[in-house]
Amino acid sequence: MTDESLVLSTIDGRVAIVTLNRPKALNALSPALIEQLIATLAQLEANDSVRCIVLTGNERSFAAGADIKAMVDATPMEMYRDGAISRWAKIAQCSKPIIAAVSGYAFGGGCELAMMCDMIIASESAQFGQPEINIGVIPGAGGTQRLTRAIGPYRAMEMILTGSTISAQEAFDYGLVNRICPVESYLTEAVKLAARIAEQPPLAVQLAREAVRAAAERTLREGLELELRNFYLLFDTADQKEGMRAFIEKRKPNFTGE
Ligand code: DAK
Repeated sequence: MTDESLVLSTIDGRVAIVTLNRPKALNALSPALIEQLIATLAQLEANDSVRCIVLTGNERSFAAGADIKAMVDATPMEMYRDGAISRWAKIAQCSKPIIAAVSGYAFGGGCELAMMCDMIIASESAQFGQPEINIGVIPGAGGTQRLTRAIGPYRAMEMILTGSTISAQEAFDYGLVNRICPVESYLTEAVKLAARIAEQPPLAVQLAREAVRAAAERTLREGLELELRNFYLLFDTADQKEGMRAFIEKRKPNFTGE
């Protein structure tokens, strides 16, 4: 962990905490920061001892969006060639569950980044928004799709067309966040939640996550087929035998990840 790093990571047991570290720019997501985030996530994916990841910023800002200063003079072809689209897609495709611990601003790409995660724990000061319209563009990393699925078309339309932001309470009421915690404890609560998930049999976690995610992308019939396929697949794991035997023998299961 070095001070110059735009992304820091620590591992606590089976949980990794990844921190966006560009505080002076409110964690604006520059191409370099995104590259470091992808590299960090790739390392954590390759580390078998890590079962769940918490992604956070700081109290004032989770991330205030993609770096406007890096985009202002770009041409469409520069934006396209830059590879930003595939970089962002890599984050969304991380194979381990990610919990966003959000305090302060989650705007534009910051809100999109939080929504790429599997769960969102918000501090009381969290604010969410897709304010791209205010600077002459529209969301480009999934905001029009994920926000609409999360909070419904009417609320999403209002936010995206006006650039207005919502408070943590509104985000909770609309179903965008799992829970709201005091600023002092939102990160600890996210880590506790991650630790609970990290105790579960990892293959079941992975296949359940894949099936839940499919609900946003596939038809009901396709989603049900995937769910059933994943359900059957788990009968090929030692953790399924262990989990069911432990229940019958009235003891705590010892999951090995096999
Ligand atoms: N980019 C660059 N710098 C930023 C920034 C951003 N998004 N947000 C804040 N900063 C910088 C400010 O310029 C300022 O820097 P200095 O002037 O000190 O050098 C510093 O952070 C502190 O910001 P403020 O002085 O503005 O702080 P305030 O507390 O007054 O205001 C604020 C905080 C969050 C309300 C304000 O900074 C703000 O409105 N920021 C911009 C929010 C925004 O518009 N976000 C959306 C950006 S567009 C894509 C992938 C992603 C995207 C698009 C495409 N592809 C895959 C194709 C995403 C696009 C976006 O996110």
